[in-house]
Amino acid sequence: MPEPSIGFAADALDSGAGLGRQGAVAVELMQFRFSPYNEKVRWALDLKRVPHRRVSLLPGPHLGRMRRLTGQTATPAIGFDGAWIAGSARLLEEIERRWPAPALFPTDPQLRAQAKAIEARFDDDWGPRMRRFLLDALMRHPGYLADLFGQAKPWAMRRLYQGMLPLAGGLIRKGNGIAGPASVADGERALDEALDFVAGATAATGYLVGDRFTVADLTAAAMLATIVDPPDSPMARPRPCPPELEKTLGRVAAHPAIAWAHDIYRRHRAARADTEGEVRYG
Ligand SMILES: N[C@@H](CCC(=O)N[C@@H](CS)C(=O)NCC(=O)O)C(=O)O
Repeated sequence: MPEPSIGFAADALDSGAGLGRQGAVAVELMQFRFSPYNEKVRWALDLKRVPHRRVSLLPGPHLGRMRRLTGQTATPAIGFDGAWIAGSARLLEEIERRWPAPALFPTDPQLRAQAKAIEARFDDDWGPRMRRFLLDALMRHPGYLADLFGQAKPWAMRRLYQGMLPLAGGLIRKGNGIAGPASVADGERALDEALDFVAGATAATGYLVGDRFTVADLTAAAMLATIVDPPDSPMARPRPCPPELEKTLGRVAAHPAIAWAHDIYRRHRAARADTEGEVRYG
């Protein structure tokens, strides 16, 4: 997302408490709640049961803090004992290196390369293109967008954020390559390409690479979650959702890749909701 020109102290909307080590938790995730890249990383941490601290930022007000911590602005970023790394693909590798079980990356070099190529296709091509039509729809409903990203924030903060969103709209559109109806239509095309790819590639074993769950499945399901809306999950959307999204959901609802993503969430995504603050596992 771009850097909106916000006419007041944006950090005031960014309510996470002080940074650093909290008891035994030395892993700290800076996230946007409704973001497939952040969902990738949350999923890996949850799957490997890595205790951590989670701070949800609001797009726009996140800029100052992210820049201070990581020297760039994109989420997700994780501080490992205060050493910050950004970028979901890099973070998944780092998480795998530190907590190898259960493995997300195949050991066979060919399968590993295949899984990473699928991850990259979603991260760098389908993901950003799909985000265009998604954001275009959400920006038309600032109250909804504020609730979507600010789920854990107080009502007054969400309404304040809602009020500033229209001011930042032009920059957000520009920064995400939303340049009129053609780019939005291309986003829908990217969704169709991704769905067709997933349906074809999973037909044999139910998984994208080999015959077990890997980083490729995690990435594809997390990326599709913005559309699929897996119920009772960290990517679940408030109801009712904007009509533009309902329309797209309706259009693709019967695609086999939608059922596949629901199934992957049901079988491989244990977390029931996003959690703010300390995340521990029984
Ligand atoms: N390639 C990056 C993309 C991350 C990304 O695009 N993050 C978006 C949220 S979906 C973001 O934080 N945008 C705000 C910004 O860049 O300032 C990754 O895999 O982590």
